[in-house]
Amino acid sequence: MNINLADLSDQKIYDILLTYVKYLANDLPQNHSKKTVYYVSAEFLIGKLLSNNLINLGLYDDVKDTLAEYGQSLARIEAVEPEPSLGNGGLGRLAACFIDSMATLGIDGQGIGLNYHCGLFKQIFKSFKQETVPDFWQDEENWLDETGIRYLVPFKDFTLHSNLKQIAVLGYKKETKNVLNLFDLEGLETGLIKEGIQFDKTAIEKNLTLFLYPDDSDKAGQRLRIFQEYFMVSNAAQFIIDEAIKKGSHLSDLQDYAYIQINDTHPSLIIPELIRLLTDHHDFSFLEAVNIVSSMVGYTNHTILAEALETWDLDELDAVIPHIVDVIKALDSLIKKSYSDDKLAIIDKNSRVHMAHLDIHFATSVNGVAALHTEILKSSELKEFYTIYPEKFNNKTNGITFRRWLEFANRPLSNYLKTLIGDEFLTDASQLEKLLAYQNDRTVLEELDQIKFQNKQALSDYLKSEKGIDFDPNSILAIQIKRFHEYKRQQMNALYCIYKYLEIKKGNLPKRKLTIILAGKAAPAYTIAQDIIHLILCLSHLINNDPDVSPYFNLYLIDNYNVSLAEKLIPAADISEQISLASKEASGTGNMKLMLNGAITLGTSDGANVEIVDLVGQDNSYIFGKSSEEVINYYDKESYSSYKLYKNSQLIRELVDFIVSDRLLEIGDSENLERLYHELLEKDWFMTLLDLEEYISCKEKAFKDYENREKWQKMMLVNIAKAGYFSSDRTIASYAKDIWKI
Ligand code: 26Q
Repeated sequence: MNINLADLSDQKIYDILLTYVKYLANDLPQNHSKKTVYYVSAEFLIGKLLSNNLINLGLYDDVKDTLAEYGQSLARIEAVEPEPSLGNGGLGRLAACFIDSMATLGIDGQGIGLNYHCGLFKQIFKSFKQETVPDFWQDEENWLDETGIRYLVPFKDFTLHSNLKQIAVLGYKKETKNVLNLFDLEGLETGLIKEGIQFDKTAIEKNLTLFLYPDDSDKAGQRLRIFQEYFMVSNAAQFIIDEAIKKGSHLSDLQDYAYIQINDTHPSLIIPELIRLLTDHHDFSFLEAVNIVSSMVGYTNHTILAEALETWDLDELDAVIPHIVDVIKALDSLIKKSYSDDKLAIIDKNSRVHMAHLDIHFATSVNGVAALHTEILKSSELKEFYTIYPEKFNNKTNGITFRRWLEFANRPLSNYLKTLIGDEFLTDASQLEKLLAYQNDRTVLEELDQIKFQNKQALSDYLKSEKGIDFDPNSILAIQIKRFHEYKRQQMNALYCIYKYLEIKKGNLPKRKLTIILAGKAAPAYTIAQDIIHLILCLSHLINNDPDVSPYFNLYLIDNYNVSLAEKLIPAADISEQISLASKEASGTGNMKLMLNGAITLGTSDGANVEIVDLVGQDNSYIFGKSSEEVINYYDKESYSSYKLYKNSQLIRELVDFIVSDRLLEIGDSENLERLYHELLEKDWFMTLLDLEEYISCKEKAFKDYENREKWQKMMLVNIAKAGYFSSDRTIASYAKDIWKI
């Protein structure tokens, strides 16, 4: 048969490349050492794999050029690949960066999670509101490999069967690989889905791995969430024990063969599950099993929002996994024998099980994800635990993989950097600092600016063809891209947009056109987040359709934010909006991706922003707002009043009142707008109005500074040069040395 590449469809070429890459990956031996690290996580937000795998195999340019010779485009073929959206946001994307770095560093480390058939919902906007659509990502041809590995998972009323699928995880230019293990339910029925993402949540035997649960979901889903978590960890524990035995372990020495990193509390039940397996199936006494397990697990905390710390009702757990409740009760008694403080209890006075407490008592390590975050855990949120276990606490500032977020997402920049400083920065990120030698070189600065413009042009083309959006590449681009949450304060950005709109209406025109882009999904059950989306969509309609304003200012909220969209937005951004209420964002990782791509941070002293500013200095960032100490003090004293701020400032009044102005009520839904208005005046739990005025002046200053092109270009260069610290290779090397001891 004679096939001509020029005649094949994009889909056909994608299928061929997929098969070819899987074939090459199959040939690579798996990293193998005595001790394996298991990164257990309910989420792995891996994004599309074709291009990254080609890059890691060193084939990207060859494949691209060959396709081009036949009139085909790799970019178009990439577009055919469905994105596996197996995560909600930062925590899931971090897990994906971590498995990339483990493979690149040649560490024997595997991911373990669930094979959701529908990842996070697809977001569409109708009548200025979010609607949710299921997102099947598994085409007939996909990245999953069958393993034939199956386990039984016991629940109170039935036993479920699992089936392990794997995805190869390739390191950058490495001769070895790792795997991502995704457990699936045997007998899943996709036909259960009704309207949108509605389905029968009680039919566990048919739905367990159907959907990734969006955070903050409804009550009906909570029991399903327990089923999912236990299914994940029971499979993980059985798999880990089997692998250790195969490597020669007698299980009394399990800690020499395995270390388990627990990604937030979602996999915490692995502790009682391992203890159950060691006692019931392998003849260890309870205390022996506790000793083994507590020498081989580490816990990473990703949140300081008290309301986001997972607790389960003991009766709920008992209705699903009574055999695990027995173990949890025994562990709780053990702790209560030594510590009478209720704050340290696993089961509290209201019979709620605190998953984080379970982890902290029985882990060798407890880590936060940025320096400030870890300090807050030690000094306030987990203070009682820090007092009894100071040696367990440590910080591991998050990182990102430069292969995806620079080499793939921003090839023009990556290629240019190579001409200046060689290509070592892709595996030794500290090399980026060599760029500092060029900070007074006009040619280099101009070239960086040109690349930024080129990326804006590419974004503009994409937004035009895919979303029908007219983004002007000559405008300054400020972006805020992340899950919608009150603490992240997209509502504060909206109030700035109102400010800018009114200024332009008054005739105060900006020197250069300005574009503000937001993107992000909101948990379906999170009412205020939906209201904030509604406000921004209404504002966007008003601003972009007002002939007095739209030549100077555009606002867009782009639908269905995911990894692929991030890859297009980030290289084009001038300003990175990181405006969470200080103390609330554990780390953030988008801030790092944007910095690496030459965007300047406009942010609060929160999460890893603090470390970004430590590296680039105040002169190369725009920092505003109250400190975390001040914010924590407001909470402790209950002394924050948004109404007072509203009453005392004419500007704040004007902006907040605009939310319920006739102009907006004509466009939007009064129920949403009025609820948000009242929320801001009467509660404002995340203190939007506290930082609003400083935010506005700081943002104005940034736009003004942009006109000093040389100054701005230099800021870009310094930000790129200093981003090396945020490579996930550095983070993983530090986990390996301090926590995993490998
Ligand atoms: C909990 C219970 C039931 C259902 C869902 C959940 C759930 C799901 C996802 C709770 C939390 C999450 C996600 C949390 C998350 O993404 N946290 C982010 O983690 C990043 C990586 O460390 C940090 O950079 C961010 O600051 C943090 O918000």
